[in-house]
Order: sequence, then C-alpha cells, then structure tokens
Amino acid sequence: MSDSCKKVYITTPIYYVNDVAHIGHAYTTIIADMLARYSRLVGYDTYFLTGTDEHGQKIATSAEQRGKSPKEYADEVSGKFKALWDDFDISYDKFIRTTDEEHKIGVQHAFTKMYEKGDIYKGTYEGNYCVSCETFFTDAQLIDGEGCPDCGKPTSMIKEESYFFKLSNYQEKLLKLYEENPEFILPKSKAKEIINFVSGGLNDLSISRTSFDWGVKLPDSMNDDKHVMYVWLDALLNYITALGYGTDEANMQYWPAKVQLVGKDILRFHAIFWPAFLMSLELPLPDHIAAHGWWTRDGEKMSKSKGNVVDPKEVADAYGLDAFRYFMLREVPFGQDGDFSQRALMDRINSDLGNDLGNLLNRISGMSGKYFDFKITSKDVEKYHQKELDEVHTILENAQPLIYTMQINRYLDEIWKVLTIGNKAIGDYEPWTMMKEGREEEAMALVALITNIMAKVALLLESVMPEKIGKIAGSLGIEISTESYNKLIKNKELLEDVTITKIDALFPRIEEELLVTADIQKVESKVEKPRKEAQKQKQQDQEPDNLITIDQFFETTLKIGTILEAQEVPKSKKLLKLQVDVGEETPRQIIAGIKEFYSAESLVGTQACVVANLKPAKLMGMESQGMLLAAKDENGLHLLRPEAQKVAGTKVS
Ligand code: ME8
Repeated sequence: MSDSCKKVYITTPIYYVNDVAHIGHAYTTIIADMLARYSRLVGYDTYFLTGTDEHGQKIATSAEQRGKSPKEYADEVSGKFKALWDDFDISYDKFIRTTDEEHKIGVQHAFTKMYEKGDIYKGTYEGNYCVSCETFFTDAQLIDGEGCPDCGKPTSMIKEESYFFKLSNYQEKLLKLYEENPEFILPKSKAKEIINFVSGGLNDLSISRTSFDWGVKLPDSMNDDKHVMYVWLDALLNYITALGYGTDEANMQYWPAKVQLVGKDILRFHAIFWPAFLMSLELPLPDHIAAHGWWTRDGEKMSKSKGNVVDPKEVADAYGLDAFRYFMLREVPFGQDGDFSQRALMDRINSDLGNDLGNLLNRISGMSGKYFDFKITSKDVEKYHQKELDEVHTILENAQPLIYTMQINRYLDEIWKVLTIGNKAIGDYEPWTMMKEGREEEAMALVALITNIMAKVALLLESVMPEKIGKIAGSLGIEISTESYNKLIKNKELLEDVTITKIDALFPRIEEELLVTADIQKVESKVEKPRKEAQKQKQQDQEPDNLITIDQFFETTLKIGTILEAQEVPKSKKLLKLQVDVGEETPRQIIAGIKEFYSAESLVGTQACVVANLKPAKLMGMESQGMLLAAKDENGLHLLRPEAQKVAGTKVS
C-alpha cells in the first residue's frame, strides 16, 4: 500500500466526566496528538479520536451529589474536557461522547451481534463491586476482605440478574494473540502481567446492570428493559462506534487502530476485554495497545482530596504549551512513572529548548545576517559536509521507527543528537575565521549545513511542538508539509535557496518557578523542602516577626464549601456535625463549634469558607476533616461566606 492511502487510526481513552482534567489526562492526549500529527506529516490518512465516558453508577452518583441530572452534569464536564483540548490545539478528528445517539445505536448493534453469535447469556451475578472502578472482584482479590485491589476503596456485595459475555471462551485465542503479536501490548514489559492474568483463567464477564439506569439500554430485540449495559462494554465500543459502527460505517475504513493509548490503570480492560469483544464481533484487532505510566506528585497519586493535582492549563499558561508538551514526552520513558516537578520542567526549557534548539536558530539568523544578508544557498553543503549530512540522515532515519513503538523519549534523544552535530560544527569549523580568511564559500556551506539541519529537525519536531516549530519554519522560510517531509527527510534532499527572517527568542530563560497556586506550592514545599526552608529562613531574618510571605499564606488551602447536611452532636453544647461539599468525590465531615450561634437546619444549603488542608482531628470521637472560618465579637459568631453563590470547591485566595 502506498503511504498516502495508508490509514492510521489513533485513540485516547475516553475520560470519565466525574473529574476535571489533570496532567495525567493531558499526557495521554498529548502523546496521541503527537502520533496523529506525525502520521499526517508523513502523509498517512489519519483519524484521531478522543472523547468522554459518561455512563455508569459513578457518574450518576457524582451528578446526584451536585443536585444535577446525569446528563446535565455530563454535558458540563465533557464540555470542559473538550474546551481544554481545543485550548491545547489537540488535533482530534472526532470528540465522541458515550451519550451520543449514534454511539448508543452502535453499542446495541454490537450487543445484538455478540448475542446472536452465542457469546452472551443471562445469569445471576453475586460479587464484590467497586463503584469507583466499575468492576467486580472475587473475594481472593480484595484487600483485607473489603478493599478494591485497584483503588483501595471499599467494595460492596451485589447480587443481581445479569447478562454475561463468554470471556472464558476467548482465553486460548487471547494467549495466541499475545504470542503471535509480541508488540500488541506496548511496552513489551507490560505484556507479561497480562499473559499471567489470562493464563490464570478468565471468568465470564458480567455486562449488564439492573441496580441503576444511567447507561445504554439493551437492544429492543432483547425485550428486557430492566438492564443497562456495563459501562466498560459501552465505553470500549466507542473506538468503533466513533467510526460509525452500526450506523454510517463509511469511516470504518480506519479500523483497525494503529495505536490505542491508555494509562497502565486500564490496560487490562484494553488488552483482554477489548480484543475479546472484537474477536466476537469478527473485527480485526488493533496493532498496538500502548500503556503509559503514571504521573505523580511527590511520589503520590494525584487526587483532589490530597490537594496535589496539577492543572495542565496552569502549567501550559505559565511555561508555554509547547514546552509542557516537550517536557512530558521527553522526561519519562514511555511506560514508566514520572514525578512532576517545576524544576525538571525549567531545566528542560533552559537547557534542551533554550540552549540546544533556540540558540542554534539564533546562530543561524545571526551568521546568515552578518555574513550573507540572510540569504542562504545549499549548493556547496555536500562538497564540504557530506560526512555530517550522512550522520544526520542516518540518525533521523533510525529515529522514526521509534515513534510507533512508543519509544518517544528515545526518538527525542536522537533528534537532540542531530542538534548537537549542528552546534558542534559551528565550534569546530569557526565560520568567523573562515570569513576573516576570505573562505566565503566554505562559510556559506557551513551556515547552510546548520540551516538544513534545523529544517530537518523542525519537520520531525512539529508533532511535538507545533506552535514553536511553526515559528522556526517561518524563520527559515520553509513549510511544514508532507511535501517538505518527502523532500528533506524521506529523500534526504537539501533546501532550495532560502532567506532567513530574524525572530524573537523562542524559549527565553526561566529563572524562577512560575506556578504559585496553593496546591502546587503545597506539594513543591514537600519536594523541595530544604531549598524552600532556606528561603523562608532568609525572609524571616529580614522581616518583622508578625509578617508572613505569600508562600506561607498559600500553605493554607481555603475553599468554598456547600453544607449538605447538619446535625446536632448529642451531649455537646457547642458542636454540630456537618457534611460539606468542597468539590471532591465525597463530602467532608466537619465538626464545627457553632451550635450556640446556628441551628442545624438553618445551615443546610448555605456556603462557608473551609480550611481544606488541615490534618483530620477527632472531636468527641468523630473525625473532623476541615474547619469553617468564622469571626466572633460582642455581636456573636458569624461564618465567613462568599457574597454570591460559588461552585463548591472554588479556591479562596
Ligand atoms: O479510566 N498519570 O477514564 P479516566 C497518567 N473512562 N495518566 C493518567 C493519570 C495519571 N496520574 N490519571 C489519569 C477511564 N490518567 C475510563 C476509560 S476507555 C474505553 C474508558 C489518564 O477519566 C490515563 O490515560 O479515569 C488513564 O488511562 C486515563 O487518564 C483514565 O481516565
């Protein structure tokens, strides 16, 4: 097949709408975007899918806690994901929502096919269910007889009528798949745990629920409207319903997917259930299920309740979107976990992007302007620099296959080797000496070599940093296009004559950490405790005792909370027991000494300002997970409240 008609389909997981996007979600989406952009550049007919996963008990419960219908709530959060990806210029071709009508029809169509094939039967399920992971577990899998082995939260025993998918029928076929396609699961190191799991035997999979109704109904032909589909069956099928499976199937020509990106948390669903469903539907299987590692803060999982979530938009706004993209793709080998730190990001910006890349472009415009009135010709490059050119072409040729096998950090390492060749050549050949000695032809060949290196590198970095590379291309007077790729990369040709345009520094040096939100500072103060403490000490030495720095102020996380419930604490004159929504998965219990001033009923539905990062304390044997701010004088005690209603969890600063 010629490259131009080769189809490449790239997918991200569809994200649950019970949470806002954090850098983990951004990471998956940025990798997928990079693959899609590279595929388009190479000339492949590319389709890139992302979207949101909106059904299931977890979403229904989150919506209820916020007093919204599931659809209203899903619309709101799905809209935020989409807006973020648009803001990040993510080049998706379709943003699917599992509440889309076509998706539901497609899922019902798939159910019917599997049923007709004899892969679905009706039975009864009894087991330990984790709502958070929307998964059943056997007794043996539970932690301490109760906890979910994936997320640690308590499971509950559920017994219900259910439809089952005959997963057990697919054990041998799956093992054969892994054996015959050693790159089906990437990185390969992750395949072992899947193979072990499948070799241990597969139970049939419960694929419907009767205990709630926020899901896709079974097809009418089943005549059974008590059931909705299991959210993972519904969700996984998005990868084909987005292409019109069961409705308008024109885009099914993109199936099978080239790479399906997932986080390691959901590899099992994608490497076991998903291929089994596809086999049942008699559809071809994706080339790669690629599972990346986990981003943590200070070695801990990010979560709202820990207050250590990194907001990707804040990072991109502070440091630049392209620098953030580069950092995520370069910093951590695909498949391994990474810890987010502003220091590491700044180092990448100052060193790799500022010194190696940005500076080389400066040198090109500086030399071309000073010696050649910005006009560069490549005509003598081969005469003087064949060796360097050969080296560059070999590196770039060998680097590209690393992309689809998800060795993206190695791909970037290789490209940086090429930049090093360029930077080194300037030092080795000293064009200023050449010019002094009247060796103009040689100096031109050298500047042209560097310009060609920059152009080739720009083409191969466009998928990583589209905006900045657009600027480099503008400066070199080239276009980032498949035509340029074919000429400069594939056919290893050189640039036509070009005129260089001087541009502002692409990656100005960053000396100071730029993020100052409470959450980030809080975590950073743990990560870089010694440095911060020294700083604090220095400030304290210089300042009167009763003043604090803004850093110290931000150590306290203040949020607006909505009081959902209030009860008197028996035998206590002062205490009320409150359930307060501070925008987290579950409300916080706060024991507040305000009974003399407020009745329990008068508080329900009102808002107050909450100190959200206090260590939990016990009051009369009950845990208090925060504190309400209040002011007391001779007129009594009054809670501090926002002047107008705010979304629960809104930060106070
Ligand atoms: O699992 N580090 O959705 P989800 C890296 N709806 N990546 C992370 C991350 C972290 N700390 N946290 C999340 C679901 N991710 C299902 C998927 S697909 C048919 C259904 C990324 O919103 C990572 O890609 O919980 C992970 O797999 C995904 O977000 C989970 O998103």
